[in-house]
Parts: sequence; C-alpha cells; structure tokens
Amino acid sequence: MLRITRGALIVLEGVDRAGKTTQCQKLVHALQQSGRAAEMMRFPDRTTKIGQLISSYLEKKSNLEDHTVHLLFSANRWEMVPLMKQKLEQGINLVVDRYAFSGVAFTSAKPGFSLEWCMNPDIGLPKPDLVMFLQLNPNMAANRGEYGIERYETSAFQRTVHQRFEELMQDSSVNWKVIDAARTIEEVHKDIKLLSECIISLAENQPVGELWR
Ligand code: Z5A
Repeated sequence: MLRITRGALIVLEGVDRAGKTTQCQKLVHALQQSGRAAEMMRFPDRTTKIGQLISSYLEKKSNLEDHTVHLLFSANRWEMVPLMKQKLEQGINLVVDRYAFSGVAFTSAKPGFSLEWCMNPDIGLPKPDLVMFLQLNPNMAANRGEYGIERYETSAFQRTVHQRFEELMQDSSVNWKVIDAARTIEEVHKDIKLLSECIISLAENQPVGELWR
C-alpha cells in the first residue's frame, strides 16, 4: 500500500530585503520541478480579517497598541494552523516567508518587551523542521533600494531587530541555518535548495514538533 509521508515545514527569516520572498518563490518552484509537492505561505497573511487589521497597521492607516498588535500577528499564525497541519499531512512541503521568529524579533525590538513575553503566544505552533536565516549587512540591504513607507522600515529599528534575531538563534531547540544572502540570487538559492532537500527526507519519518515546547 502506498504510504503518504508528511511534508516538511521550512521557514525563511531574515532582515528586510534579504531576499526572503524571492528565495521562497524560487524554492517552491524548484521543489515542484523536481516532482515534490510544495506550496508557499507568508506571514502576515494579509488576506484574513486579522491580516487586514495588521496590514492597515503596517501601512500606518491605523494605530494599534503594541501588545495588541503582537497578539494579532500571533493569532494570524494560529488561524492558519489547521490548514498548515492538513497540508503537511497530505505530503505538501510548506515554504513559509517569515514566522514566529519575526513576530518575536520585531516586537521585542520595541522598548519594554522581553523576548520571553513575546515568545509566549506562539509556544506550541507547528515547529519548523528548518529555519534559514538570510544574513545581510545593513549596507548591502540599503543597496537593494530605499526603505519603504511601512511601519518598522527604518535602519535604526532594523538594527535592533537584527540583534533580537541573533538572540533567538542561540536557541538550539530550533534547527537554524544561517545563509549568506549577500551573494547572487542563484548562489543563495543553491544552498537553500540543498538544505531543504535534506530536511524533506529527514522530516518524512518524524511527527511535526511543537515550537518552543
Ligand atoms: N512582522 C511583525 O512585526 N511581526 C510578525 O509576526 C511578522 C512580521 C510575521 C511584514 O512585511 C512586516 O511585518 C515586516 C515584519 C513585520 N516589517 N518590516 N520591516 P512583509 O512580509 O510584508 O514584507 P517584508 O518581509 O518586509 O519584505 P522584505 O523583508 O522587505 O523583503 P524580502 O522578502 O526579504 O526581499 P525580496 O522582496 O525577496 O527582495 C527585495 C529586493 O532585493 C528585490 O528587489 C529583489 O529583487 C532584490 N534581491 C533579492 N535577492 C537579491 C540578491 N541576492 N541580490 C541582489 N538583489 C536581490
């Protein structure tokens, strides 16, 4: 009898303009080309009601209290969990553009927020089998265009966010891999594809874990 093995949960994180979206799209395409089922997801998912509140906040069309918006970002992930689990069980590899790590890094970069408080609402989310952090220094990022007009898009804030990511990467319960994102799109893709193919084989025979638990 044909046994369906589960898909892997693969997350790309990184500083602004590190190339997360570009690489997620390329990875999904490459996996599909090699005959594997693969789909992309992104957070925030701006299509849901919660996502629309977040989008309006990011576009500075509305203001939300800092704790409140943090919890909305987390709720936006939790509302996708049934769908994510269903897809993983169906053998679909999920490639995710930002996840709980962005949630923690961005809120804890604000004054008065500890890493621990920020992690709490995301404890128990499906645990990624692999988190690739696209590393890019701020000068290189600046060469990829000006910061946009959305909230958080200033170099001082992004530097603090980067420090918070560094702290999160100390946690060995998460399978972090740091990728040098300063190279060409193709060079970066090659590394990401190789690491993803390895983890897809490994994840097949393991249950999906729970993040930070
Ligand atoms: N946020 C939060 O606060 N809490 C949360 O829980 C979550 C998110 C999940 C969402 O932004 C904002 O919400 C984000 C974090 C916060 N705030 N900020 N800042 P978003 O997800 O809608 O958009 P983004 O993540 O900010 O996109 P990005 O970081 O700016 O871009 P990227 O995805 O890393 O890069 P890209 O779009 O693939 O590429 C950027 C440009 O660089 C583009 O012109 C590419 O063609 C070019 N590029 C890409 N790779 C290369 C290489 N290798 N060489 C040269 N040029 C390249």
